[in-house]
Amino acid sequence: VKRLILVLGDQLSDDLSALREGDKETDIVVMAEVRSETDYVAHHPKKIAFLFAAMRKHAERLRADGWDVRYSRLDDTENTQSIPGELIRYADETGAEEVLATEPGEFRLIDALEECPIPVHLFPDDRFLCSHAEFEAWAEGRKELRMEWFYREMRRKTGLLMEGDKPAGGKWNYDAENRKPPKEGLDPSGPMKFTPDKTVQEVLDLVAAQFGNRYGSLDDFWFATEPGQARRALAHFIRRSLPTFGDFQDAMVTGEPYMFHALLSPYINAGLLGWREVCEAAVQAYEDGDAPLNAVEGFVRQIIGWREYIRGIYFLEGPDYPQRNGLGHDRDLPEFYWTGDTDMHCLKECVTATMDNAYAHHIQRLMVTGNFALLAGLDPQQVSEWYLIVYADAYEWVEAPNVVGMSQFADGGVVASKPYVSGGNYINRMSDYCKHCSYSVSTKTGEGACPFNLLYWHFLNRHRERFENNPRMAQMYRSWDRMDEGRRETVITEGDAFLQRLSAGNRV
Ligand code: FAD
Ligand code: DLZ
Ligand code: SF4
Repeated sequence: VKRLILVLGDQLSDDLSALREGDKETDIVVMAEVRSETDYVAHHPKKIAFLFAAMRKHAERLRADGWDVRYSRLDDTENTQSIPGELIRYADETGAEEVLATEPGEFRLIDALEECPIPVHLFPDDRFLCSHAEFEAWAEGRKELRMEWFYREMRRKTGLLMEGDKPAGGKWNYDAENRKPPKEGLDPSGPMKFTPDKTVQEVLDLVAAQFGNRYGSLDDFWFATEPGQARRALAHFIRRSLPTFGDFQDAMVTGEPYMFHALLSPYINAGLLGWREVCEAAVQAYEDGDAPLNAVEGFVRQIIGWREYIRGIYFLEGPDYPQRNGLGHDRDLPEFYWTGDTDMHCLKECVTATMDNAYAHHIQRLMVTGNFALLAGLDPQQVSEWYLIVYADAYEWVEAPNVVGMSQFADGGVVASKPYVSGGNYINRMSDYCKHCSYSVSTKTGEGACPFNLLYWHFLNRHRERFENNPRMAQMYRSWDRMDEGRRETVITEGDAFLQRLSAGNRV
């Protein structure tokens, strides 16, 4: 029988399970730009432009490789604007009776395919290192699913940075060396940028016309949109940034949105790069003496450790995971998350960079926008939707465990063993933000006090029952209890007042 092979926007890898199952002689590849995918949340225009341009180029590559490809552009008049709709339309058109697909990275789309009136055969997405079965077997019977133990298994499995059965250099994890604050004179070269070609320009015009009114800037688009470019971006990162990546992984500097980060996540997640080539390039740099072990180990851990672990959690925990709200937080997301219009310089800087670039690096996501959301008790689903919209690398499988789990502790501690919260001191140590802020980071209460300082204690106090017996938090509660009672009352009263202003939509 004639079959359709579905290739989704984040399945742009040359080696894809559904294509491997197909037959170039008889089967037809379907790729579709559709409103159901651009609108399930109001994605940043740069994210849509990146995906559409990469999809169009991938379709051309598949054609050159001998496939018959039906490609729906968003503004084609017959476009039914949903993935199942397009499958049905092309099945009618071609007489195909079945669909082959690689498992989508989201339960919403898996369900939609399962409900499709044409039989859809799903094949595992084996572009990941760890299969669902392997992750389940690892998780089975464990009281705590800590990334570090999972990561060691992946090191052993891949042999990356291994000397026999021992980790290179004698330690599994060199994170302790990766927390240097920024210093004067750092000069990150930033990611490699690509001038839009004809295909990209056509997509930019379409996206400007259809999504130009949305949150996020389309100006200065420079993402890689094909594997060759993504590989050049990888080589550029390895040469220029990897040697310093480890040391300054957590550092933040005003006007430096990329620091020494790879900016490879949009490419890896969409399939333009694979985990293996990325990790092998980094390990090669270590073996050639071009990058230190702390940087290379840190980078490899993000990819075969964190990235795989996060995906494992999403599929292990199931469809209700993104809806969890373990701390019962319900405050609405403040408007400044969309505008950057706040006196808190750290938040202004991270939100503005996000609007401009559809990117922020890990510590900005975790310790600025995420930390504030958690301290202020924002509704984790609104927070999660924001992250899914604003980042070019965001798909639910990776976004939800990072946000609902790691950042907002709304999964009750599956991903994180304690909430990632801090007062202004941490941000001050790791950035130059506080120097440019109208709040004072050294002021704990009263006029001009940094809101992170107030909210930090406010958070600990209101969640005392939940956290005081957590051994990793005992020290914090001891500090709070040692504080003078009058001071504690002031912190609570001023914290309450700040949160009321926030909820009322006043400028903060
Ligand atoms: P680098 O810092 O240079 O890291 C290298 C690579 O490691 C990344 O390209 C990425 O592929 C991988 N990686 C690192 N950490 C993680 C992680 N925690 N989960 C998955 N992969 C990881 N990453 C996404 O890909 N999509 C998301 O939607 C996403 N949302 C996040 C939300 C929050 C609140 C937090 C704290 C983190 C989130 N991350 C997400 C993880 C991480 O911040 C990004 O992968 C990283 O910032 C991407 O930039 P980079 O390529 O410059 O990364
Ligand atoms: C994110 C996205 C967007 C914005 N648009 C499309 C699209 O038009 N067509 C498509 O096939 N895929 C798109 N995607 C990616 C899907 O939403 C993604 O496959 C699911 O979120 C599963 O990871
Ligand atoms: Fe952010 Fe507080 Fe520093 Fe201002 S003083 S930049 S609000 S941490």
